Amino acid sequence: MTELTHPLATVPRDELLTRAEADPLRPRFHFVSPAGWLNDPNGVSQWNGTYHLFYQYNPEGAFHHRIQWGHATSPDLVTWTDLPVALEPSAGPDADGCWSGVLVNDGGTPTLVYSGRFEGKELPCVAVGSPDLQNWTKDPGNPVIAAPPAGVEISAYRDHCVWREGTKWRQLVGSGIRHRGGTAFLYESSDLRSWDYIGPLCIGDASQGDPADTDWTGTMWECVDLFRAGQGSLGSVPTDNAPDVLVFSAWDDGETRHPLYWTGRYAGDAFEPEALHRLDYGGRFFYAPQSFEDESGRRVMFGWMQEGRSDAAMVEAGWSGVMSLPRVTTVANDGTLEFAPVPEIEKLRRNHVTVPGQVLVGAGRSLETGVSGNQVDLELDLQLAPGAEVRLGVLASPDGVEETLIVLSRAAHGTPVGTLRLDRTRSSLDPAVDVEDKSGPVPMMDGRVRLRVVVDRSAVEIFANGKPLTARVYPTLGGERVTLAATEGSARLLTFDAWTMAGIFESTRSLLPQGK
Ligand code: DQQ
Repeated sequence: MTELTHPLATVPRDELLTRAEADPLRPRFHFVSPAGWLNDPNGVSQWNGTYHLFYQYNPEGAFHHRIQWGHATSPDLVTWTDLPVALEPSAGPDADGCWSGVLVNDGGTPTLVYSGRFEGKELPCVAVGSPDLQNWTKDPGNPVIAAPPAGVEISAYRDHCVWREGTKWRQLVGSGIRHRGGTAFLYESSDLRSWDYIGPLCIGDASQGDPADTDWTGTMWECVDLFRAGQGSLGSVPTDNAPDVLVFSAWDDGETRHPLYWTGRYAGDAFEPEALHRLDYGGRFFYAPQSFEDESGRRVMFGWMQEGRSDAAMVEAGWSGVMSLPRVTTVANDGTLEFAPVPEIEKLRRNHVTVPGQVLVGAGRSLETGVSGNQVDLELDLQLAPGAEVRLGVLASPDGVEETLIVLSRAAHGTPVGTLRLDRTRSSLDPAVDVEDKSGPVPMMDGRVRLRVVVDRSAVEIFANGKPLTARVYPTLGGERVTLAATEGSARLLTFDAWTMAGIFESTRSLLPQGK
């Protein structure tokens, strides 16, 4: 590793691990880097039965700099083994960072396509792996695409989606066309090394809507991910009504905004968008998602759960960034995506508490659930009467001063759509942390809601009838109470199951893991 050079590298390297491990806010059953900085999931895949998770990593400290590819494997998407860093910057086109990319199987050869960063710009690079995916050799021809398309004024150009179509490879590179909007440039190749530019797959319109909107498509698209949600492979004639999906992370002038997806149809050299959707109501707290199809045919997605505390607080903590739990991604009847943590996660469930079914009446007192913990998995079945609002509180301190509220509400009249909201205004006494409200619509037929809430210290993942809301919280009082109340109207609690969750890491991780 290079010497400490960055002004933010104020925590000695040998203190990073101890600081990170001592932080009570650090998740225990989500994947986190050994210490230092983690951002995007990369090269997510299953290879000969083993799951691989690569990630944007800076082992020098908890700040984004000189990014490498961390690497971990798992037999089950639950427990992870750290492996040596897969890609590290070296003299040449990735001298300043190995930014995001994907893993593909090139006739049996594991191959990474990633963005090499050099002199403030990124260009596509390739590396091939040993059969165990632990040793990577960069292609001498890097960058494999020498420059962005000529004659287009772009804002940025990076991140990759690569797939096999017929006898050719196809690749998307995320970008933005100035004065127009985000885009993904389409290329084709027969060998992953020599690429022909085809054109923009589709172009967003940054002038549509208000830049403050939670579905504004941004001026640049990061981490584009194109897949067929139904049967068949990309580009083949569809045999069902399931859409093709183009996921992207809307970016604007250095600001990571939120993940969105278009549903539509990819055919020929274009993607015809039909509808735009928010991918996660937590916005930037589930950023840069990447998905893959595993050997059982499931589409599994990971996202980067950014921090909501200050840069200085992250540096001091010695670590930054959480990988979401892997999510099974399916298509709902209305053609939108639905998400749920992979069922394998249930292996971590320990103490089980059941709260009896009952009627909750508005403005009443909170129910004493008897559930408590800062590592919990909660499953509730609720039925809200028209006009009802139900609040589930987690990480509540004994006196209730700190509490994170998950609020479900149903409109008083007619519509089968309700709202999921995360109210973090009392999550933390720390005035510096992000407490912005997050919310979004939830289909709610007859007021029925299946609510899943996974709390892992500062990481919270919520799924209401399959619609996710992911965020970070920073309680200071160590609260573990779980509360439930109807605050408007009435609701029936049909079932409520809660489990504490075991941790997945031993205390002996290394900043720079050695091979097995
Ligand atoms: N992070 C990576 C980029 C990507 C961005 C760099 C998204 O490749 O565009 O660490 O978070």
